[in-house]
Amino acid sequence: MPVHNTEIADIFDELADLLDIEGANPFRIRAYRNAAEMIRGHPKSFAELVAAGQDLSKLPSIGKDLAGKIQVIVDTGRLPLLDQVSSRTPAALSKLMKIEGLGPQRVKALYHGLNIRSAADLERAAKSGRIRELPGFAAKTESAILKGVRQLAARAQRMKLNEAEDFAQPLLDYLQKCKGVKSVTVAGSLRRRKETIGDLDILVTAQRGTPVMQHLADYDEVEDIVSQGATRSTVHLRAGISVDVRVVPQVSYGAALHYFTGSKAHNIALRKLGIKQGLKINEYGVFRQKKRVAGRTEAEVFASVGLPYIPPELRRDHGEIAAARLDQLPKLVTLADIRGDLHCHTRASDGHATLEEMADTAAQRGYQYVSINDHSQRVTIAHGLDEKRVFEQLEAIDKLNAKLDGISILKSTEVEILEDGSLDLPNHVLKELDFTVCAVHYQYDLSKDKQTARILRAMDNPYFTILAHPTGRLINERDPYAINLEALMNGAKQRGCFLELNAHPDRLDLSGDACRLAKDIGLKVAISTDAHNTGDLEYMRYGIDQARRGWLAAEDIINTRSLKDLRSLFKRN
Ligand code: DGT
Ligand code: CA
Ligand code: CA
Repeated sequence: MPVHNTEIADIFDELADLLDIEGANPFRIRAYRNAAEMIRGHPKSFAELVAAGQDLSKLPSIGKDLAGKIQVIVDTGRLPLLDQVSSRTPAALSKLMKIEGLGPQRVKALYHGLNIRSAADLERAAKSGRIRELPGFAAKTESAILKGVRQLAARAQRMKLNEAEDFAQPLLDYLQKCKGVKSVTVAGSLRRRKETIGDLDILVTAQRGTPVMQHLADYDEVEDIVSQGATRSTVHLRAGISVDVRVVPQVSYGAALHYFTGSKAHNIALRKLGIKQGLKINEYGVFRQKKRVAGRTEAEVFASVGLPYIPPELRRDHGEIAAARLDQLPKLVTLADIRGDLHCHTRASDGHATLEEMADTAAQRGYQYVSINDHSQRVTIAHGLDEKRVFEQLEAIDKLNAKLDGISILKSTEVEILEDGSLDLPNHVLKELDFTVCAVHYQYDLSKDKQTARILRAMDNPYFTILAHPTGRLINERDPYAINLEALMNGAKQRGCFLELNAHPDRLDLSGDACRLAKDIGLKVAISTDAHNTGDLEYMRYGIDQARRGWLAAEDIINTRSLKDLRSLFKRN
């Protein structure tokens, strides 16, 4: 039974949460969290690395002890230490840590003071006013907690894109191995590259469906079979994920793929267009009266109603059909258009790799440039760089650049935007950088006007270049802060600044819709990974997906430019 990276990471995160609630050694807690983050972002399966006999202790953030623990998890699916800790401190408490405004101390106080073990307990206690009676909790805290509980519930259980991939890929490979199977294709929201995925939809072509469905039922991750038919089945995987599988013959492949890719709204719009032309479009094909006129490929389906191929990322009934009719679909950006990454960290602040390692990996990706943007001093999440350390890093970059061939390291930082809109490093430091990435990491709860004014004021600084993760959202964890995005975008454009599309699958900030707004405004964006590790540079493709969902072409994105052109874009007048 292969254990997925997310499952290993979840175990370490849960362990860290529980130890945190118990008040254990912060370094130990940090070590588990770092390991979880690294494993979650690792492009290779740890189960496979273990099977291949790799020495995991050589990986960043993993020592001998953690390597041993990973081995145990891969072998047994469990970690005895977690069982031990959760016999003292209920594992459910770890879920409470996900509620905004609740840290380890508060969770501990709520548990010991009111025996609160779940979000439901918490909601009851908050509603009956019992929380405000605990020492250290005010009525205001109580209402904030209640709001946090509701937000958690509202973030329905949708998987992040990378988690969905993590479960889909092994299943696709497995189905492909079934005798008689011609092709296996992912459909649904995963193919449209939505940032969160409800369930997995998989389309199989084969002459006979029954053996495929039996093969699916035998998959070792299947926990229960919701329904099983000759051409369609729904199963639940052990990890709580629902999967729909459909089997169609080759002649219906294009029509079925189009149908199961959706979105539903897009399908309905296309079907209406078909009806106007006397065509019936369904998952079996395109029909005029009883005669099948198309359906073998998706391109055929679109062509049958006089349209060019519409990429899945655009299929939302948000104007893509009208644009296609006018032959005005954008030429969407691809990963191959990207020449560099403009937001990366090293271990000088909260990253895990060295300058050299980041540069090497970026060079292997074929990039022309990569920037290093370690945090400025004020940021609370890590040891940021003060003036002196920034200069040390710039010197190190100069030295390394002198040795490197084919790739340039750009000098930058991720500068904190302070509450009054000033930047966290003085201008005589900022002017030594190639450009800056500026970000908000605290005071998320300002009013919309104040937050917008704060950032616009920061952009007034002539050394402000790119606004990082512009809304601060963390998918399934934290809602965007209140912000007038349109005003920010207009302000950025007027001042010669840019907005980042943070490609990290936990963020994807800007969203697809926000990218489209930027394009309408004429503001260019940077797609950046916010890599904290060499493996994270891979996240670029998720950023590309979102950009495509936002109709962006290569020309709308600054890091598709050559280094020379990029440098001139960075010059503010
Ligand atoms: P999800 O799973 O919530 O992330 O989103 P989807 O888009 O994957 O939705 P899902 O799994 O319910 O259905 C997969 C596709 O099947 C959907 O995108 C379009 C198609 N579909 C499902 N139900 C209908 C329907 O009632 N009418 C039409 N035209 N298409 C449908
Ligand atoms: Ca789905
Ligand atoms: Ca489905």
